[in-house]
Amino acid sequence: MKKKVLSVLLCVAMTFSIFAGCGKKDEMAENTEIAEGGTYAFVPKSADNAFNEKEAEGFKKAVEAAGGTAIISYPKEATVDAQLLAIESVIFQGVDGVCIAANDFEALSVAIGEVQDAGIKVCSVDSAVEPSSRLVHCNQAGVNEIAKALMDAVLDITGGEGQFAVLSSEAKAANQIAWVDEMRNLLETDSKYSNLELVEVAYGDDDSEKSKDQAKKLLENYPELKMICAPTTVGMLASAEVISEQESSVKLTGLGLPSEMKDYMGDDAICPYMFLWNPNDLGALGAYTIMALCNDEITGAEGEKFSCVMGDYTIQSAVDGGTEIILGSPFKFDSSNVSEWAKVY
Ligand code: RAM
Repeated sequence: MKKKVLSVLLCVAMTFSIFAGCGKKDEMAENTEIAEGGTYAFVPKSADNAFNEKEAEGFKKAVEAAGGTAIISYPKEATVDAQLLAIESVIFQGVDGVCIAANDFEALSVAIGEVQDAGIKVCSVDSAVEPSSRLVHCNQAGVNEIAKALMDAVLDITGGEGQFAVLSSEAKAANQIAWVDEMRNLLETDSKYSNLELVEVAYGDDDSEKSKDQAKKLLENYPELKMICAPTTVGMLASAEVISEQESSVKLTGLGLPSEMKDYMGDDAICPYMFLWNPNDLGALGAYTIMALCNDEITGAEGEKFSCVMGDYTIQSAVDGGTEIILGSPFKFDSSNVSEWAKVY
């Protein structure tokens, strides 16, 4: 990996419209050299989210094991504005590549396009940026596979009929949009779900308080509600807390962290079972991918093969028209394994 001089990047960065008004170039451009081994940044969706922290941990470990330097730049909250600031901050640290879990699949595009124009490679992980803003996306599992696991859980736990609601995170996050769209599609096209009614998709923006408020409203507004399905770890915990506080009989499934959900799980408990994948591994996959892109081992094109310590991957076409690398399949957690996994993530 070539050394890069930060002042070059700073000059480029100072021309970006989104960075207009930053006046620190004189103090920062003094021949600061970037370490051998490359410098790679991870911009998660937000701070205060244990899932994101685990992803960041996995990213950092993988970069450091390869002799590189990892920068984790947390947006203060899961919003576009906070994420733009987090991107700005890593550019000023002269990185070789950036891996982003996007809060909004299109609103970051102009900024990311300019980052790419400056020679910094970009991939996304967890929640994609649009295809023209990335070389490749690292997806946790296939969209249909996740949606089907969730719909089948709702079908099973409700006994096959009745009202359910989805408590999602951000309305413009690509992962949430894809999963919820595919759940709707399954509802409409597969007759086995025909006695289920999706009454509302609510958005808690991966903010605990907002997610709790949304869960409370769902319980209030739909007295016949049988289940909440939350395809977000923040929404899962918030829903579990609300259902428990209100001693409601509403059941819960979704994508939850074992460490956060273990007290709410069990055959007759609020959440009989749920799904997730290893967030450490997802962050590590993002790291190996951005390093392979920066080292010109891959370009992100469909059909390319890619190996790292976690296994062999083939880049494939994604439903959004770009390309992706899929980590694996969603894993089921229930009373038999949740305590063991809670020690890991
Ligand atoms: C969250 C985030 C993330 C999602 C997981 C399941 O904390 O919203 O994007 O993939 O949950």
